[in-house]
Amino acid sequence: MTRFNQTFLKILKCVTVHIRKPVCHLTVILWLFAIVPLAAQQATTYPDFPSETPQKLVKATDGFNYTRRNVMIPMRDGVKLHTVILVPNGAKDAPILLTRTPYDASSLTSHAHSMHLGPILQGYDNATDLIIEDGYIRVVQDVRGKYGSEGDYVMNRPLHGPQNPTPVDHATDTYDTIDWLVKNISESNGKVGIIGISYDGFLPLMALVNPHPALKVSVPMNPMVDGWIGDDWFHNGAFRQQNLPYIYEQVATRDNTAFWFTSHFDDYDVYMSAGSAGELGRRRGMEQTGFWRKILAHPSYDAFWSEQAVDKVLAAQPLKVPVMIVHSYWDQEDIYGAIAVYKAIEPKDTNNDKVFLVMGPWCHGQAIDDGSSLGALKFNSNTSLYFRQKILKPFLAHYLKNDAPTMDVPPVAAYETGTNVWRQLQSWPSGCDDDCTVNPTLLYLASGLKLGWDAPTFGDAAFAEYVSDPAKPVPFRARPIQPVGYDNGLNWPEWLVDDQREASGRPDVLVFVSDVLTEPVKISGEPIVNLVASTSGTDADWVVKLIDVYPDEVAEQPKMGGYQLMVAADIFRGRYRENLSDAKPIESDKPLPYRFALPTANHVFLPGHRLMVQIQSSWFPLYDRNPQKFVPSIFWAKPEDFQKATQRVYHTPENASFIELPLVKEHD
Ligand code: PG9
Repeated sequence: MTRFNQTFLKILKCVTVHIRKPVCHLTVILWLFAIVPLAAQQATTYPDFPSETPQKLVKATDGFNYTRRNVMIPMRDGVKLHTVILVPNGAKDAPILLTRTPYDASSLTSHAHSMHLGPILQGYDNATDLIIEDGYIRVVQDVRGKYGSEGDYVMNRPLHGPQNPTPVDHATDTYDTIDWLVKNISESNGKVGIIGISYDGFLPLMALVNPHPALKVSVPMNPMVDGWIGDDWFHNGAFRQQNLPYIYEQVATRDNTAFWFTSHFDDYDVYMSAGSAGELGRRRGMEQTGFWRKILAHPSYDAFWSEQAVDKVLAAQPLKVPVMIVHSYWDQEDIYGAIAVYKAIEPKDTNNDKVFLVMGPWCHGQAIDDGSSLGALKFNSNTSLYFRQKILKPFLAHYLKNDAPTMDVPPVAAYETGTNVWRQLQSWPSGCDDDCTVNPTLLYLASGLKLGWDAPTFGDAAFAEYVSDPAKPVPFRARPIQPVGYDNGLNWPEWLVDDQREASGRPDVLVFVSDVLTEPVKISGEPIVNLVASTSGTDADWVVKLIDVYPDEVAEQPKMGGYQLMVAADIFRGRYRENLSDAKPIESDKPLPYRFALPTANHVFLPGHRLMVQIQSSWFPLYDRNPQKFVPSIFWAKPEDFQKATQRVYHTPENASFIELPLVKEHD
């Protein structure tokens, strides 16, 4: 200890313990005389040079057309949620549009360093144009556990109950938030709408459970609803492993500052080199994150998944708030959820005035972007702008504005692909407004790789076959395969409209084709796969793709000549053939039925086009490989478990394979 420190300690003791002792007074006086001048001397040796940075900057807001308020809103358990409130200048009796998000409320409302509301929201906001035009108060909130909010993050926090022992969930957080907003924003008219896409679209659905009375409307767009059946994490049991980076970045840290690291330029190589999804997760240290541990523990459709499926949750709730559900036909992330929720809540809408459905020719979230094209497809008009201006804007205004302007929004607005027109319908599925019906009609896979309306007859070849080799899985799109994401021009959003010609040329893909159509064939609804198939292994994946084959030459768009456009496609993991919650080995070499629904379509196959069905046993690396030998958990399949298998698809009268098409028939 230095002499200075010893003296300092003595002084401290004097002033705190022995303040009355004369010896203390002497020590303090000596110190003042000896040390303080020394310090002063030092100060003159190093002159003060004040920092040019203010202690606390007060932002000037002259000329801004809005006010930004950053508030921490208390929830019922004491946790405070960070909330950005943007109030347009002059707002009075203005409705509130709320979005709750795990994607950083601050950066989502700071797209430009601008004095104007439009530029700061543009690029994210679900409908910037109409928010600005109609003068909404915009509120964006970080969900608990993310970015500026307090509390714990749980990927898809289930409602309070068996899966969530806490008293809080997204329904209570929305309730508490709305309660605070209507009491504390003096410029508001006390009416709140909630809107969002994907994760932010799952939250407007959670808001419908015990909704706050001030919640007047909910707009879930491309919502995540059932993570196992057909949204982000699995499709019918096949794991969507290219979402590993998303899971890692989203749950590893509160503010997404831990980034996934890759090993190869081509994602095909990244996932091949690890072998299984479990092994890749292990190599990246993912088991530190709770959500990954839950995924590993629940590969089947057990209560963990089915109890948190939002369509099932909402089916058990009264319908109190008008809802507009927005679906994209080519949603590469959440293609299942919107329609599942519509099916769950539409029967409650006895007056057909509370549940609205909009379906557009879009990828995930494209309704807020440019909707003139998707990949190679061109729609001849900005379909997204039409949705925002003609459907969403009057809908929100009707329910949220004080004068409640009348609206002319149909219960179902369904874009029809192929013909490229909007249809206004009373319900879904429905062929047209006037005089037509949807009749399930069987499209048979037939001998000679044909596709047609006639059932197989005796004497035809019994099956078509291929060898599926997990060492060379079928790429889900042309290599090199980019990661899932939206940054730096990644082409992930377009993959569902990729040309399927490459796959059709592979020996491990079966291709059934119809004759050239002489009449239009229109489908509205979910095609249902009915496959009778066998495998020489003890487990197998079945990927079935319903495809519109364009004419060999297309004069107005030459690149579309012979294009193979997926209209509806999905994967089914064979081990769940009998029971989604209980994986079982498949009996080898035995023709067995597989039945599963493909995503919704509203499509016209035009004259000159052909129908095609492709069948394959891998869709890699988006979906993890099935080893084709039954193992308890595919997450932990070992290299030696992966084996080739001979797959047969049957087309005999007793073992017919077909797609049940929701065919629209016009009445005379
Ligand atoms: N599809 C993303 C997601 C939704 C819900 C859970 C996890 C991911 C999204 O775009 O938000």
